[in-house]
Amino acid sequence: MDNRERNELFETAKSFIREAGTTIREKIDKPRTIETKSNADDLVTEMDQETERYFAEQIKSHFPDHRLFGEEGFGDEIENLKGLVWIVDPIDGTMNFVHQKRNFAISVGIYKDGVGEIGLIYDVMDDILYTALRGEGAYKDGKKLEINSYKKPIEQSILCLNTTWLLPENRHVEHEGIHNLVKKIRSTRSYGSAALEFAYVAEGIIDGYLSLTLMPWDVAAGAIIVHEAGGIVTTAEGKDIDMLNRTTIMASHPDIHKEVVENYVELKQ
Ligand code: 2AM
Ligand code: CA
Repeated sequence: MDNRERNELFETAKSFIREAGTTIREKIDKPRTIETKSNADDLVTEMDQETERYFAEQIKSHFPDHRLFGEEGFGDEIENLKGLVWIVDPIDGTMNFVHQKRNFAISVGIYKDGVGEIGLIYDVMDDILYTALRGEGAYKDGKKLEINSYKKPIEQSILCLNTTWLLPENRHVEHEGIHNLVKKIRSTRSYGSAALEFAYVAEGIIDGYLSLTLMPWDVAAGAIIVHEAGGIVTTAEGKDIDMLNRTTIMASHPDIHKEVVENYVELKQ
């Protein structure tokens, strides 16, 4: 894929994501069927499915040799990332979509042979598009995002994390460690959409995002956007991300990444 082809793909992907978002906005107040997946709090609606089906149809008709790796199963059976693969979450933050009718996003990462080339996160209700092309920086509605242009001491950092991990019964964390981390930083936030949490790290309004369980479609676009904004994206253990399987995530401003990872690794021992 040369630069011209990549730019064309970028423009087309942007048009798909905006079109999908417009449809969701138009239908936001219609009554909807809410089903559950893995547990009673894991929600899916017909809008998640309709939106992914739209991407599946568009990709098939415009780019028949590309593959789709999507949350709702309208894409391909993906066992490797050979060739061009669109990794799509049609609605990231479905619980927010259902309860709040805001604070959800469409997330599209386009990977070539496993390398992230294009990242798009569309905050649907606010009509804000975060974009990145590998090697060309990250942007919010065309404005360049550069979090590595300023310093960020850990004591002045706000970290996104899912506050249910602080519950005593949560088996993912050692509580002393996570409590120490939370005391060290300035504060925590939890927005309920991984894609938006990555976007906010890239924007610098949040300094880090620590998650202990995410799927590739939650991560694919955000990892490219945070990296291109000057941040660091690894697993919570500081390792490279496996874009085919469930993963932990630590995405942050470069100044705080090492310390949070060290803290997390300590917790696990
Ligand atoms: P979703 O809305 O697409 O399901 C909420 O903290 C974030 O975690 C959302 O981005 C949500 O994505 C994601 N999420 C919810 N349940 C999950 C699960 N069982 N595994 C991985 N990610 C999940
Ligand atoms: Ca989803």
